[in-house]
Amino acid sequence: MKNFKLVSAFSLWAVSASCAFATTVGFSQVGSESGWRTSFSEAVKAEAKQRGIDLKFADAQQKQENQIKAVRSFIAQGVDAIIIAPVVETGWKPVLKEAKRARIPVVIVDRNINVDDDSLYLTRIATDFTEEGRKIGEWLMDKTQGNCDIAELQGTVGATAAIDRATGFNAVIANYPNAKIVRSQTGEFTRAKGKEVMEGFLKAQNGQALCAVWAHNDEMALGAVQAIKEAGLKPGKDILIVSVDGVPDYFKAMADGDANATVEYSPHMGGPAFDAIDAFIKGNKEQSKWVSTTGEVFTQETAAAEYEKRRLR
Ligand code: GYE
Repeated sequence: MKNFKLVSAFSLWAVSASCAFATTVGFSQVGSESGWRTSFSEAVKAEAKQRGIDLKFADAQQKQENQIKAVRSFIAQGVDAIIIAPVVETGWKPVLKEAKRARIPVVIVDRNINVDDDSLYLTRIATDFTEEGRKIGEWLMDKTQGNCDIAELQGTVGATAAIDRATGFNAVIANYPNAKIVRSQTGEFTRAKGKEVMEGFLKAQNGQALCAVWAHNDEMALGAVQAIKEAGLKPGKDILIVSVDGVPDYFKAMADGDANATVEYSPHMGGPAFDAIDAFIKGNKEQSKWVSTTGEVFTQETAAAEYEKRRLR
């Protein structure tokens, strides 16, 4: 009897001790529109598991209203921290104020938010999207000596990744009088929509040549590759293909000669996001507002080797 009491007292202590240290984090993800996004979600889940974090994952299916609902439910559940990968930039202030009132730190990952009060979030982990657009624009201008009629597949309207990638790219081509965007439409970051929009572009061109497709992500670029092939043209040769992300499928397309260049954006942002939360819990309440990640341009030359590395990850 005595022994039994001792054991049960110990297990009670063990349970409460482990509860006291388990951090609960709510994560509102954009959706699963692209291979890049899926890798990102998987990476965050794996990182949480490894750190013993109880992760509450919510897929917003590309709708901000779903994100706002998810964040409110995280607040109601009393999570220790919230991570948001926002669909669009605007409309975040009210719900962020609610989180602040509940003293729950919010970490923004990937796309940005547009708020005038930066005390509403702890930090943001992301790359510089303008820089990505600039890098790929420079690669294309180099390749074509600045002579290029470009078709642009834009990302989701209102998303930082679409706005800033376009800004960076346009700033570069503005220096080349013979380079211009002749067609531009959103393909919503998905392969299916990228293909559909590209089909429309080719029809509208009515046989007039295009020099390049500039897609705001690999997934839409891959859709465009399909559309170009179906139209009897050779993507990667007749029409150059450039984009951003660096997903395995796109490396495969580059290795096959169907695509030309991409800027890699690492989806491994869970680690730095959890580090920021951990630091907050340990007392570091004021953190730098942007932890930036960077990525380089990849081309056909190294694509086969890079594909091998990535497909096994
Ligand atoms: O490029 C795309 C995704 O926000 C940077 O969203 C991200 C973009 C990424 O669906 O593949």
